[in-house]
Amino acid sequence: MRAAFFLASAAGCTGDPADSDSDGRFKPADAAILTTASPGKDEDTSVLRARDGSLYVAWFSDRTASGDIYVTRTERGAAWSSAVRVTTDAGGDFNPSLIQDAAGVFHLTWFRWTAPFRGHIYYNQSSDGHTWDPTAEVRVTSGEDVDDWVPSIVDAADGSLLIYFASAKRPTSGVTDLYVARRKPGDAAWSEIGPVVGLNSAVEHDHLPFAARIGSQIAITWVRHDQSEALPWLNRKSNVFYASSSDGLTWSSPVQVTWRMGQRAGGITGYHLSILRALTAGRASGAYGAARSALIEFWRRTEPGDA
Ligand SMILES: [Ca+2]
Repeated sequence: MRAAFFLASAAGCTGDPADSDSDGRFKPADAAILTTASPGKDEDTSVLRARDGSLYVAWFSDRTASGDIYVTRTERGAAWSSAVRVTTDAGGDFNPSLIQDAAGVFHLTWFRWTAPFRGHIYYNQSSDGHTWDPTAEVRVTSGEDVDDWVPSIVDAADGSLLIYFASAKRPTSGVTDLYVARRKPGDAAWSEIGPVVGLNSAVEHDHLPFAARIGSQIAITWVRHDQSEALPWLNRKSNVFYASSSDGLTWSSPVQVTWRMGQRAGGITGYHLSILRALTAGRASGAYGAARSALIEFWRRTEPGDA
C-alpha cells in the first residue's frame, strides 16, 4: 500500500517532529491491500491529507470499465471507506490528482483517453471529497487530435487553480512539453492553456509534471530525458528537474536535481512531492524552504551520489 509506505518513509526522512504525524493519527504499519475486491489494475495513486486530518486516496481502476477514477478515505489509517466511483464515461480515465483548497473544497483532475495517445484533461470538484457528480465534470482542454495526459493540479496563493500536463502532439518541436491551464477565482472556464513558459527543453522530452503548493510558493518537479525513447519509463536514463513560482505561470530557472547517468528517475518525482504536500498541508507560509530542503535530502538518501 503506497500511502502508508510513503507517509512512513517521509516522516522518517526529515527527522523533524513537526514534519511527522504530529496529531498521532497515523502510524507506520505493515503493508495491506487498499484496493480489495478488484480483479484488475489499480494504479496512479494521489494521496491527500485533508484539512480535517483524514487521508484521501484517489486512483485509477479498470474494475468497472476501460478505466475510471475512484476515491477512498480513512480517519485513522486502519478502516477505509468504500471506494467511490468518480467517473462513468466509456473512455479510459487515468492519473487522478486530488487537492483541497483553503475553503475546504476538493479539486480533482485526471486525463481521459478515447484511443491510445488521444484525449483530454478533465476536472471536477466536491464539497466533501467523497461525493462526486459525473454530470458536473468539465473538459479542461480541447483540440481534435491531442494527447493531453498525466495532469497535476495545484491552487495558487491567489486562489487560482492550475493544472499542469504533458503533451507530445501540441508542440511543434517534436518533443514532449509541459503545458498549463488556469482557472482564476470567479471564472467559470479554464483559460490560458499553453506551454509552461521557461521550463521546457527544445531538444529533450519534458514529462510527468507534479506540482504542489508549499506555503505561498508553487513547487513543480518533472522528468527530462533525451529522444532515444519518447516515454520516460522506457528511456534508459532520465533526470528530475525542479522549479518554483508564486503564481504558477512565471517560474524560477529549472534546477536539475538528479545527475546520475543511466538510471530512470521518473518514477519517483511525483510520489516524493506527494509526500511533501501531505506533510505541509494546512501549514502556514514559511514552511516552503524547509520542505524544499527535506525534499532534496530525501532524494539524496534515495539515490546516493546524486547532487
Ligand atoms: Ca471511464
